[in-house]
Amino acid sequence: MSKQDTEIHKLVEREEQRQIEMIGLIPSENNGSPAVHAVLSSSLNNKYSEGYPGRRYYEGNQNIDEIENVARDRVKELFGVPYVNVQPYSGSPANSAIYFALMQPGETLMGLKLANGGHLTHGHPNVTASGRFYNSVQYGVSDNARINFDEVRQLALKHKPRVIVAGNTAYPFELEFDKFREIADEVGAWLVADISHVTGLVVGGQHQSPVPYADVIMTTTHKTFRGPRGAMILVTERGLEKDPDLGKKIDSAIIPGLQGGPHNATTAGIAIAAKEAAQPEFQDYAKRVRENADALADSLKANGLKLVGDGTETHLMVIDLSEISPGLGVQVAYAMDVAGIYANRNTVPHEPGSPFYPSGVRLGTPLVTTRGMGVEEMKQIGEWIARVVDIVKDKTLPEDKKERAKFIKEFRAQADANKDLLAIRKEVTALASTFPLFKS
Ligand code: DSN
Repeated sequence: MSKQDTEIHKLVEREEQRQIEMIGLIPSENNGSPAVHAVLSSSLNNKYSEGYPGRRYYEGNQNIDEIENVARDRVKELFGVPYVNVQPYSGSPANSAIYFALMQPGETLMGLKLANGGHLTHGHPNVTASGRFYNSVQYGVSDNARINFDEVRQLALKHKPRVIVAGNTAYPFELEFDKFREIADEVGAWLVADISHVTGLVVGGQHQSPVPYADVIMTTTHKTFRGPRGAMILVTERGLEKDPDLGKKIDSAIIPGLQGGPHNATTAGIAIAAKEAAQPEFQDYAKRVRENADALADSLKANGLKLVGDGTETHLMVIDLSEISPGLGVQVAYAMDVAGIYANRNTVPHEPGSPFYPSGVRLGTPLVTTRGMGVEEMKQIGEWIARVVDIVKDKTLPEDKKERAKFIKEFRAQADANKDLLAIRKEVTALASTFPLFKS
């Protein structure tokens, strides 16, 4: 990287050092291979290519056309689908494009509640485009934290959705696409699988594939898939049988519907990641992500912490702190960061706090696995997290909402200087620094 802009260069170096010295457990974060990183800063970044291969609005796209064709072909082969669009800028615009292609404004969209592990773009009411432009109906989880398929079915029969989304960001269990399919068939809905979080597990044989069940599949490319920041939309055989123009409708929803020029360096990165994901090593990676998730969950539980649904079937889990103190997720996530382990606060089902002051912390193993950490390290990380919770468990959020911002400010200043947290940080740094950002 050029060192001419010293201000930015120093910050980038500092960020890289932070990532090396710390343990990243945000389940949507990962690190792409050196080949993916290299292509992102290539000359592909310079080119405008609105349109699709062979049908561009700009000249000079001979090489870009080939790159996009390679990317599409590799993804089609990897997943076994007949149609793919690799141009979405990221997951949220990709979901918008799917809805734009499949629904008219005011038609009904069903998705998992955000507080139960869904995503904003799955119809979160009032504040999102998906909740405002469509008639959003949200399903949730049962007391065991698993999707309540009786409720999904009842809601579907009552509201006759045009689209049912099966997807997650904080739901720790497998998405049962086969069950969603039965319900979608019963009411004549499109089934859209948002597998952004679990794509790597699907490709790696560690999660049910949505390909036989969904009509349309959306995934981001930078999470368990380990590619560049971007997204892709896949149309299945089933989707094309229902509507032979479905692929064309998705393409038109991306451009001219919602986007302009594709990010060509990202497209090349997707092609590289798809090739990497087709190698036997990637199957091993996905298996280790799952093993590490189980090991981390076991360690957290052995050290006295409660998990939403008591565990995980994927790469992610959510610590449920609601019985210790509602809203404690904010303090624990911050204290973990001081201690060198970064994650994010998250709501839990039946959240007694609020989205801003939730009672959970979400964790995942894609990045630590990419760095080469294994079961032994997960055991240790679980112990560290339990120590952090113990240090801050009495720092209860004030009930008076007006006092909360001041409380958090003071809490943070105390945490920054807390000797016990800083002692853990030393141990974390010593361990984390021995693992490269990308091992295998
Ligand atoms: N922001 C992503 C996540 O953290 O899960 C989803 O878009």
